[in-house]
Amino acid sequence: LALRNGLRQALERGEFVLHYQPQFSLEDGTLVGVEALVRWRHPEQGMVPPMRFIPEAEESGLIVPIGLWILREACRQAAAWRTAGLEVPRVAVNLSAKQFQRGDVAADVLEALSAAGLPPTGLELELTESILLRGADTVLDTVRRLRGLGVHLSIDDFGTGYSSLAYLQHFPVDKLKIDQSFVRRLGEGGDAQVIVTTIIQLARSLGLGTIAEGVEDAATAERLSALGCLQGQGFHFARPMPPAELAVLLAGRQ
Ligand code: G
Ligand code: G
Ligand code: MN
Ligand code: NA
Repeated sequence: LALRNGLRQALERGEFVLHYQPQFSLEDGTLVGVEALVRWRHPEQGMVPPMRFIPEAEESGLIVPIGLWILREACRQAAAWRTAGLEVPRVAVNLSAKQFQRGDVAADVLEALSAAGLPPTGLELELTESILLRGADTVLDTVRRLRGLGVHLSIDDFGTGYSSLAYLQHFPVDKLKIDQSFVRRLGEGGDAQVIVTTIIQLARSLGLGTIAEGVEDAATAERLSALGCLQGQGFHFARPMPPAELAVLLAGRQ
């Protein structure tokens, strides 16, 4: 309950901040986008990572207003980078299943885009398999509407949720994010390599993009590239960082 009240206050007091982790093409090294990752700048505890508060935010339903703030802030920041002449092709925002159950995600997205003046193609939404697996008509409807606007859609932590792939036939998504648990064990060969290879082939057959998360060294980046994975994200390339740091990184690349 203390955490719940703390989260409510944090939202009122503006204590949430977004960090951004760059995503790169494994083919030519260009920046393809950034993922927005929320942190709680706690007045006494310092930066609190999402693992410590997202589960409670989801359980309490506070993820709906917090998620709306995240969406608006990410769109605002993306538009600000464009205005400043910095090339960030796309900003990816994580969505929780609760936001689909309790909120009107499509309306929120439209509002956030128009308030920021960001074109829909500048936004990507990271959905989880649990959102899509439920397969409710309203979810399908929302996903189709968003895709129709030109918002990009990816499936986060792909391969960890459920074994059913049926939803891939119905949901018009753009990209699979290969979960870091597989990526981290890629060097060992064995099962992880089989799974990563299979996901890349599945994506290619379905005409979807691929991004590997949790790429921590050059050898893994090279293996992924050799297997045909298109994009990478991870500490090897860059950690999640505050927007001012990202601006410095971008200015250095241009
Ligand atoms: O940022 P970190 O590196 O610690 O993220 C840990 C977890 O928290 C990940 O599973 C990530 O998807 C989740 N997370 C981070 N930011 C957000 C967010 O803005 N919204 C939601 N729903 N989850 C987030
Ligand atoms: O579940 P989701 O993919 O949204 O969460 C991304 C999480 O992965 C964040 O907590 C982010 O800080 C973390 N992360 C990003 N790159 C790496 C990496 O190379 N190694 C590890 N261990 N974690 C990473
Ligand atoms: Mn994610
Ligand atoms: Na993930």
